[in-house]
Parts: sequence; C-alpha cells; structure tokens
Amino acid sequence: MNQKQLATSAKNTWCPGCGNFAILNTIKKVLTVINEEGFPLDKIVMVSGIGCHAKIVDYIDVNSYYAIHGRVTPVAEGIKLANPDLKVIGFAGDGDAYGEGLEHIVFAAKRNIDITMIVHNNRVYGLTTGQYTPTSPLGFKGRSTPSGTAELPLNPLELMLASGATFIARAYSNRMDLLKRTFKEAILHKGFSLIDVLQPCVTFFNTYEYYNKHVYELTSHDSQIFDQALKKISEWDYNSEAPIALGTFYKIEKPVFEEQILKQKTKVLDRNLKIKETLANYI
Ligand SMILES: Cc1ncc(C[n+]2csc(CCOP(=O)(O)OP(=O)(O)O)c2C)c(N)n1
Ligand code: SF4
Ligand SMILES: [Mg+2]
Repeated sequence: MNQKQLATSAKNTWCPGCGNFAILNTIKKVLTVINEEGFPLDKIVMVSGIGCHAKIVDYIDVNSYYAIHGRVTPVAEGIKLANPDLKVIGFAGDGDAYGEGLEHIVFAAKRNIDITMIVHNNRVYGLTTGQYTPTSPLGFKGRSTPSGTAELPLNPLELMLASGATFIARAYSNRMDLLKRTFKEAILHKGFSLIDVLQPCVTFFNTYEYYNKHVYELTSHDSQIFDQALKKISEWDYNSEAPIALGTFYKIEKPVFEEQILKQKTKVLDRNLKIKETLANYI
C-alpha cells in the first residue's frame, strides 16, 4: 500500500492554502506506515463531523462514517465498543469537538476508551463562513461577532488533562514532521488520545504568520508527570502572545474502557450459561 492508493476520486474543495491539506497528507503517510508495519487498513475506521475538516474522510480510501455535527466522539466510541479490534480515528473541528460535542470528549477521556481524536483547530466555524468558536481569541471579529467576541477562549487541553485523558498533544499543520510523529504515536497509544492540531483557515482566520512566529517544539519534557504537562499546556492560553508549545504533553497508561466492559460481558455470559445448565438439569 502506498499513499497514492489511498486517494479517492472525490474532488477536493478546500481553499488553496488551507491547513487541512497538511493533515490529509500526513494521515495518509501515517496510515501507509502503520500498514507496512503489519496493521491491516481494513481495520481502520475514520469518523468525521460536519465542517470543512469533515471532508477529509472523502479523500482517503478507508472505511469511514460521517457523524452529525458534535457527535464524532460518541460514534467513534460506539464503533470501538462494537468491535475492539478496530482502530478508530475521529476527525473533528474545534466547533465540533470543543463546542457542540464538548461533553463527549470529557467522558471519552474519563473512560479512557481506546480511540484517537484529531481536532482540526482553526479556531473558527469554517464551513458556515467564519463565526467564533470556543477557541477563538478575545475580540475575534467574525460573522456572528462583528464588534469582536467578548469572552476569553477555552484551553481544551487543560480540560482534557483534568478529565483523565491518557494522551494529550498539540501539533501545527505547518510543522509536518512533528505532525506525522504525533499522529503515529497517538494512534498506537492504548487509551484515549487527543491531538489539538493548529490548522489555519486562510479564508476566515489566517493564523500562519502568528503561529510561525510563536510555536516551538517541546524538548526535555517528561510527559508522564501531570504537573509538568499542566505547566506546558497552560503556558499559552489560546489568547496571549506567549510561546506555543508543540508536542506530546501527557502520556500515561491506564486500563482501557472496552476491556473493562468486555470482562463484565463475559461474566454475564458465563452466568447465563450456568443458569441454562442448571435449568436443563431440572427438565
Ligand atoms: C446539529 C448541527 N448544528 C449546527 C450545524 C451547522 N454547522 C455545520 S458545520 C458547522 C461549523 C463547523 O465548524 P468546525 O467544527 O469548527 O469545523 P470547520 O468547518 O471549521 O472545519 C456548523 C455550526 C449542523 N450542521 N448541525
Ligand atoms: S474555509 Fe477555511 S477551513 Fe474551510 S477549506 Fe477554506 S481555508 Fe480551509
Ligand atoms: Mg473550525
């Protein structure tokens, strides 16, 4: 399998220069590598929401499912629970994951279900032409806020850390080498992983210059230490002029949800079998 074989005949309708192209090319590279290392591509399922980001599933020839807006995470969770052998990767927008679907990432993190969420965080509602989202900076002028937003943005990664996520990272679509390493690491991580990908929307919120000036890659960071993760995650609040750390902030091991659920299911099945056998003795 090579990257070309993962292409589809769907016409790409993203704006030229959109950060989504880098996410698409990178995930295709990572799927190719994972496949070369022995993981069958027919065991990959991609789930997307509604928005510019969501079109990514049209452009990659693996199993996929369009969820409704805000419901990427629960659909991905359902697929994983129904068939734990699958690797399930959710692609959500910031409006999708951090707005309408916010509660779902909290519970998926709390459960530590083994799915990967890739958030295309352009900090704007792209498809619906530029309204503000939970990660837009204070004063952001868009279609719904012509005079600028009057609220501070949310730091979604602080929320993920507090909710119990076992893999938390930030990447930038214009740093493709790190993007590739992070995607692979997250997909291979056993447990809930979320990558917040800073993805400029050239049409409604062009942040390339800002990020190019502010981002740096984490070095000598211990991703197993909660306090260190919190310190680095909080360094930039999605609003200030602070340096923006990229990389894996937090990575720990914890029991995964689907295994706990399957153990319970086996116990119930065993008990039902014993009841059947007992009843059969009386007949
Ligand atoms: C339940 C529901 N609510 C709202 C919408 C309208 N809607 C479609 S896409 C979208 C915004 C998408 O923004 P985001 O998730 O950030 O994705 P982007 O387009 O920026 O990639 C909205 C509000 C919808 N289709 N369904
Ligand atoms: S509107 Fe923004 S996010 Fe959507 S395709 Fe264009 S540049 Fe990309
Ligand atoms: Mg968006």
